[in-house]
Amino acid sequence: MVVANRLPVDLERKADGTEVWKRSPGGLVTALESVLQASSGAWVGWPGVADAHPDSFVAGGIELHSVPLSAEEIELYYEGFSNGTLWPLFHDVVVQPEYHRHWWAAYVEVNRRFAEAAAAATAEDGIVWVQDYQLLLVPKMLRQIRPDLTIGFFQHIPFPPVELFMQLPWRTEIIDGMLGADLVGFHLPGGVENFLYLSSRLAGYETSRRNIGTPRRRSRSGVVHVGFREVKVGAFPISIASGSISERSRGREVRQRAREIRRELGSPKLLMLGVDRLDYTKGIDVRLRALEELISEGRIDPGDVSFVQIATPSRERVEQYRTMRVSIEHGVSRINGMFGTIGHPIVTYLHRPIPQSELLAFYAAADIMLVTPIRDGMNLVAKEYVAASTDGKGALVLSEFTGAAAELRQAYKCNPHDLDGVKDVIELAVDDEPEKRRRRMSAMRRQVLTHDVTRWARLFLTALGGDELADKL
Ligand code: GDG
Repeated sequence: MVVANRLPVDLERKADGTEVWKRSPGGLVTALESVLQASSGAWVGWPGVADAHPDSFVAGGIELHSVPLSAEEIELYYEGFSNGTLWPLFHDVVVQPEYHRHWWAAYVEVNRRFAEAAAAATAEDGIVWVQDYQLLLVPKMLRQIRPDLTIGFFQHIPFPPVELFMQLPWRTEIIDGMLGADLVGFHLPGGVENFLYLSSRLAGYETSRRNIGTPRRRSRSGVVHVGFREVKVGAFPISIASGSISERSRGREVRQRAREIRRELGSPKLLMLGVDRLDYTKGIDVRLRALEELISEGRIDPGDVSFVQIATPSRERVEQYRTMRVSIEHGVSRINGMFGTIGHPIVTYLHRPIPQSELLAFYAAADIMLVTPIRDGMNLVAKEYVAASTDGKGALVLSEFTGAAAELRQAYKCNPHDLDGVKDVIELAVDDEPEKRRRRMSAMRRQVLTHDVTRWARLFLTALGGDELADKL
């Protein structure tokens, strides 16, 4: 049983009031589809629109159970506590988190509803895998109702250092909530360290270093002793369906579309690309400023360069997201106003979701991929670019503050807080000898192709004790 904020399909309500389901093609769905199909698996989540109570149904061999949320709950639990408190706090307070008691009350209430829905839908002695920061209290709540279950929890965003986490008025409840799981997973060893330390400091539990059964070094894992129970804690860096992304990008359709994209952009000498949810953690402003300065200092010729920024709309009702959107759109117009010519804007800005095949064509077309987050749990875009760069010519500029930087060691690394440094690294990536670029890319391709999302899910499920289940992947 997977429990996540969203179902793997979205309910869409049309203008005439009719409702249709659409598959949401996330990496998590791809990773877990096969194991869920092979093990009469199911998924509990919110269907994506307010006040929808669809009956449970089976899609693609997976049983789907909806958790209804009212418009007010979406505002308080999702936009409020999840994305106005936890998201900024867990991303190094890049904007100020807000602490409101009524947001917290809604978060507790909605977490309880998810736990109850999972408890009702899971078979005896079943395995439940709870996903991410919207559901931190679910493991404990679920264990209280169903002590027979094996419960895993995976956090997709960073787990912050103690000095930041301690700001949270409900810090002990959150740690206790997560410790309801049998296994707590993070992307990086740093998250494991922070969590072990906080479990001991806030909840008073003993912790110990221990290899929890993954082929990883000791330092990456440990155990929290919660009464008679042992909660395993480990690092499991998530990945993508790298093989299939690479295959599709090598295909004729994607390659042809990649050539077309370059032509449509006026066949620039240098095509740079950014792909992100429009989020203030992603450092879109950093790369725009770097580009603007590189052009105005004469280090990049405006006639040579085209920069495409795909910024998928996200959390549009949250105040900080609106402010950021305005400032990014202002930055785009400033660059185009100063350096663009008729028929050749420097920045092409797409503020809408695009189909995955089109996304792969953009990856395949780009010479330089700019991934400059201020903080990011992993960043799958960086891995997707590497998987899609089948000709080995592309260059990845990657922030040190992403989880992906730990694995993609041959990327052109930058510190997004150091604008001059970012500019130097972009310039290096642009001017580097093709052979050096190719060597970096091929080392990263080896890493990404051998560490795909199925491997990630298998390692997690094996550590959770589900060998039989993991074998189905
Ligand atoms: C969270 C953590 C962690 C984006 N625009 C379009 C589109 N996308 C796809 C990308 C990629 C995914 O969305 C974004 O994943 P990221 O990892 O980059 O970022 P978050 O959404 O912030 O994800 C993050 C992740 O969880 C997994 O654990 O890596 O750190 O914040 O797959 O391709 N896909 C399509 N059209 C778009 O316009 N089709």
